[in-house]
Amino acid sequence: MKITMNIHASLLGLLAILSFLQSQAALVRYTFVVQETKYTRLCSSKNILTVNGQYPGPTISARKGDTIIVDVVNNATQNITIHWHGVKQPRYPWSDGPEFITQCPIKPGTSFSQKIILSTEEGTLWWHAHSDWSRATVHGLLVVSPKIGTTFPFPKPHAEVPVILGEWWKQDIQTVMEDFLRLGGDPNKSDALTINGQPGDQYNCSRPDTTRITVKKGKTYMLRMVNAAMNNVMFFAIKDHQLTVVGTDGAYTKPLKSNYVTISPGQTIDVILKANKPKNHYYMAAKFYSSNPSSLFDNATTTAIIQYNGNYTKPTSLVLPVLPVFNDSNASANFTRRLRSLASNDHPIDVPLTIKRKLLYTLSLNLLPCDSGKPNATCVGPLGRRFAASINNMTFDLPKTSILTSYYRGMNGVYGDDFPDKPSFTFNYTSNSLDASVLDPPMNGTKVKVLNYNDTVEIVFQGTNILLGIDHPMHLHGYSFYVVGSGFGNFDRQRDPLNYNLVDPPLQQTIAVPRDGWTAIRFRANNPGVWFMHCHFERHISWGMKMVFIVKNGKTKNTRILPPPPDMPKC
Ligand SMILES: *[C@@H]1O[C@H](CO)[C@@H](O)[C@H](O)[C@H]1NC(C)=O
Ligand SMILES: *[C@@H]1O[C@H](CO)[C@@H](O)[C@H](O)[C@H]1NC(C)=O
Ligand SMILES: *[C@@H]1O[C@H](CO)[C@@H](O)[C@H](O)[C@H]1NC(C)=O
Ligand SMILES: *[C@@H]1O[C@H](CO)[C@@H](O)[C@H](O)[C@H]1NC(C)=O
Ligand SMILES: *[C@@H]1O[C@H](CO)[C@@H](O)[C@H](O)[C@H]1NC(C)=O
Ligand SMILES: *[C@@H]1O[C@H](CO)[C@@H](O)[C@H](O)[C@H]1NC(C)=O
Ligand SMILES: *[C@@H]1O[C@H](CO)[C@@H](O)[C@H](O)[C@H]1NC(C)=O
Ligand SMILES: *[C@@H]1O[C@H](CO)[C@@H](O)[C@H](O)[C@H]1NC(C)=O
Ligand SMILES: *[C@@H]1O[C@H](CO)[C@@H](O)[C@H](O)[C@H]1NC(C)=O
Ligand SMILES: *[C@@H]1O[C@H](CO)[C@@H](O)[C@H](O)[C@H]1NC(C)=O
Ligand SMILES: *[C@@H]1O[C@H](CO)[C@@H](O)[C@H](O)[C@H]1NC(C)=O
Ligand SMILES: *[C@@H]1O[C@H](CO)[C@@H](O)[C@H](O)[C@H]1NC(C)=O
Ligand SMILES: [Cu+2]
Repeated sequence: MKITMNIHASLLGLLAILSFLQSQAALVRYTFVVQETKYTRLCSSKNILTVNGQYPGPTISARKGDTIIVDVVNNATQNITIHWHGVKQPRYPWSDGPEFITQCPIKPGTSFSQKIILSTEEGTLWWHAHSDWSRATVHGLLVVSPKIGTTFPFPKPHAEVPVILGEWWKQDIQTVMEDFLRLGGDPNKSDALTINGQPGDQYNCSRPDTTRITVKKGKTYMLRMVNAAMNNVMFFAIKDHQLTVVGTDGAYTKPLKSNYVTISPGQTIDVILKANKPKNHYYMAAKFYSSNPSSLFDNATTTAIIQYNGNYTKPTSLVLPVLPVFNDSNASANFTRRLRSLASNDHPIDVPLTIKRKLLYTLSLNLLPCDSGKPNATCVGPLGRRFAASINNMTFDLPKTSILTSYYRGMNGVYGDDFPDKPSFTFNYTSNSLDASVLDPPMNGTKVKVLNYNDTVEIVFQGTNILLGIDHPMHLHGYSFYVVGSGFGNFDRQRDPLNYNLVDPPLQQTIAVPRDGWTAIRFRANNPGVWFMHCHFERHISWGMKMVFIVKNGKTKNTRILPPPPDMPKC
């Protein structure tokens, strides 16, 4: 009797410890030394910016609800900032990272201790530089595992495998950026696409270093994918293997079976791969999708090899998987539209049903006179002009100081608060024969949109065919949003909302607005702060396709921005 009671008591104790562990969010700490490191790809060497000498950079691992401290030390010779892509940072925009939006750059020889506050995110996120074009090489995964005592909403995979899609330039990336901004045209295209930093077998000089992933027949693997490429959406597939998508952007989805995935820059996708084919080697492959290929379009294919364990004759050559044709907009949009939230008891959704702020934002490429802001320039853009890009005909000028600090300290003169809620006039946005007047240069300025705490917001992104129509992967900082609808052509305020998915829309942070089409997103503005929103094509962000939301404090102590850390970088 006594013994039974003791066992009973210790069991209770164990349970108490377990539930204590579950409720305890851990504090995880990392050091990131940003430095110049020599790397060789495609038979040529150069110095690239890395974190801790690694390319791609180190993976951060944490659990849902944890707080992570990353001490970012700048040991390079250029400014840097780091963004934790997909982390909402509740009430704490100070560590979000975009240069001159939420902070001044971390100057060479200085450091910044960044606090990354996880809340509802669970799945794959990533981190990347948010200063000029340095994210080309400064990026890595941020893996958020289920809390202790909880598990995935699908059978636990045998192992997790990172799949980081990227781009490699033989030239120095800062030079590529400076040259294209000076000349006004497209940037030079990259020299290779990469999987986990390696171009793969289709490129000269790179075959011996092709990324290899070993699998055991009969086991299940979780691919944690991110598109870290700079300028294009990608298609991805694995020869002879079906893919099951189970999550995107740090939220689970209903299992979605597909032979390929479409993944836009900024987006993450979690894929279950069953190693259930004959023991052999198989290519995984990715290439660009572009609805409007231009001079910077690279038609090449990057590969990695899935190799089954076992004793069999190694194949001498491998066959590529079938990927959609490079300009197949339907294949791109079809995949994206099939994503669905779990919307279950364990993973409920909370999509706003009544909307306080209805915003219509047009996304356009534009032309400026060659000498705009750059006297005596010679431009290689169309008509000898220079490219620009805009949201509601407004090209965003990056200020020279942090908008967040200016807002927090009540300083005037850094930004205006009259960002337009809709285009100044209505036209057939996606027409093939637009009136020449829409080619007039856009306006420019540093304008924000102010939202009240807890406002329910709907943004309809409307692509336009000004200059040319192309997809735009739009990314919002500080929030996840529900993607409630999308289509080709012009958004119809009467008809289209009737077809919204308010039952199980996917929860995302980056969404590719289809070429000459529209996408509607919804969120509740319950995270006070200064939050960047921009296209995740690096050239479009450089051209000005970006804006800022300021979400005001709520009335209670727990709905206000937290104070800044003492080591906030100064301009
Ligand atoms: C980088 O680190 C080295 C060695 O610690 C030091 O000598 C150098 O001054 C540092 N450079 C910068 C820009 O911080
Ligand atoms: C682009 O590449 C060409 C050669 O392919 C080179 O001559 C030129 O300097 C590069 N331009 C830029 C903008 O980097
Ligand atoms: C590889 O090298 C060959 C011979 O120099 C060349 O014809 C081919 O275009 C190169 N391929 C790539 C992808 O660079
Ligand atoms: C890309 O390559 C495919 C197959 O080689 C070809 O059919 C297509 O025309 C190419 N596209 C471009 C834009 O070069
Ligand atoms: C692998 O297979 C070959 C040919 O079937 C055989 O000669 C060899 O002993 C096997 N090796 C192992 C480690 O089983
Ligand atoms: C894709 O590009 C080819 C030319 O390479 C063109 O014939 C075809 O019409 C394009 N398809 C779409 C859907 O734009
Ligand atoms: C996309 O979906 C539409 C309608 O469901 C279908 O007609 C079309 O064949 C699909 N296209 C591709 C490329 O999958
Ligand atoms: C921004 O707009 C002003 C006029 O408001 C114009 O003088 C200036 O050149 C523009 N700057 C750029 C970079 O287009
Ligand atoms: C808008 O432009 C598209 C593409 O050119 C065309 O098909 C459509 O009929 C136009 N809509 C209206 C209302 O003119
Ligand atoms: C953009 O603004 C400029 C300057 O006000 C104007 O001339 C042009 O028509 C506008 N374009 C559009 C598409 O609204
Ligand atoms: C925000 O809105 C939600 C849903 O209507 C409500 O439950 C919550 O109390 C509101 N919060 C504040 C601080 O107003
Ligand atoms: C680095 O950032 C500071 C502002 O904090 C700025 O004054 C300086 O020009 C920047 N340096 C470079 C090389 O961009
Ligand atoms: Cu864009």
